[in-house]
Amino acid sequence: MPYSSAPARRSLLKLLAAGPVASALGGLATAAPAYAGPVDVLAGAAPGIVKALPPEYFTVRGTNAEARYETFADTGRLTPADRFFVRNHTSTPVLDAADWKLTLWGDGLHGRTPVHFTYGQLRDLPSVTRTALVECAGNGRSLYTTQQGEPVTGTPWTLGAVGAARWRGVRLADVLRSAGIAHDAVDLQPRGLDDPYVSGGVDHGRVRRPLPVAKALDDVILAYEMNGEPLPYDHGFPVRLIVPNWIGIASIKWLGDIEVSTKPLTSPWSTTWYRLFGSAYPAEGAPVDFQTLKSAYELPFGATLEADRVHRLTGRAWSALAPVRSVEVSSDGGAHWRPARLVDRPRAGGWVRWDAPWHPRATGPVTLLSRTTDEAGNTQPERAVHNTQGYLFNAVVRHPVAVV
Ligand SMILES: Nc1nc2c(c(=O)[nH]1)N[C@H]1C(S)=C(S)[C@@H](COP(=O)(O)O)O[C@H]1N2
Ligand SMILES: [Mo]
Repeated sequence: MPYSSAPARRSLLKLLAAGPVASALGGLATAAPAYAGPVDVLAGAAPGIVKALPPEYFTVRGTNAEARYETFADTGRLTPADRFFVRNHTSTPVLDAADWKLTLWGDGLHGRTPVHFTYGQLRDLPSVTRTALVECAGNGRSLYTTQQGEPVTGTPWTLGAVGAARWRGVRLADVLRSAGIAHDAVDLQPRGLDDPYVSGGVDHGRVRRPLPVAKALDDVILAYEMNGEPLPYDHGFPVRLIVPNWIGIASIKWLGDIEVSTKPLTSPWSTTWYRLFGSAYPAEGAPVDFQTLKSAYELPFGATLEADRVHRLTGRAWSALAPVRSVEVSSDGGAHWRPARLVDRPRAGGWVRWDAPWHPRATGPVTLLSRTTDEAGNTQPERAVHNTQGYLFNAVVRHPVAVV
């Protein structure tokens, strides 16, 4: 039997006691999300992404798919799974929950290792549900160039590498305690089951990134449901991490194993990528953990709006640092600001929809601005501090429209 932790063995026994194995496995089988079959090269398909990517909702960027931010206007506080951006280093592995297991190993566990948890054993633990955004560290990256004239490397996301969902799963803290985490453990390193990431002829191994034990024990979830359904293949089926308020790379998809260590860990995803380099940073770079704050109109760039009528402009604001306090808008390039109306009650970890009426009288090009401030006093600056890989864009977005 591959089960080496006593609590895990107990939950297996509970699973067996709950009914015939066949029905438990039947339950697992139906946990698989709908799979449309082999991925065709359709208009709007991306190599390695399973779900449909209708061009009206997505822009394909290499192995990734960016949601069209302006189309969030017809969604609510949660982003439907079929409208959620996909960021894949390689391609989506189609895994089977019935033969998946999570392995914990390393010197930060006392007792016999490795420790395994099957999908059924995780589903058998007490569950938690919470709303959280997943936002790529590079969301808004292209604006470093288009707004600030600064070069950056990486996927040229506009603003759609973000989504909010209701995640259900088990606390990573419960799993770590059950596996016997030692008091002197300092770092974890969760790793995905997708193919190793090869770039510039170098095999960097499977996607993995260190996660401090303090964060892991705080609010991290091993998620198996997204918006009330089993995780879709592209979003990490059967189990992914959700690391609330941290950059997207922390939320490892298709989780396979977690190293638990009494010494600090590194990976290229913490030393080379997802690290801030540039003239504002020390030569060895600065680490990144939390996301930042943003706001933007739900309008295409270059949208045309009719003169001499009142438009209800809508948008969203979010901050990984504290609940949103306010949003202000300007339609004269920042000379005057007025408050937008918040549609949602701000809560930590989610986004807030807002609206503002606008009555343009003259025709011609206009730059619309929005600026959010959170409860901790963070506010969007006029310029984001440049870093070579274009992470954490937080500046006021300059949104060009034409009044006709
Ligand atoms: N195993 C694995 N986990 C991963 C990634 C990946 O390529 N492989 N991409 C990361 C990055 S960079 C981001 S932004 C989020 C994106 O999550 P999503 O595709 O569900 O939107 O997943 C993270 N987890
Ligand atoms: Mo990302």
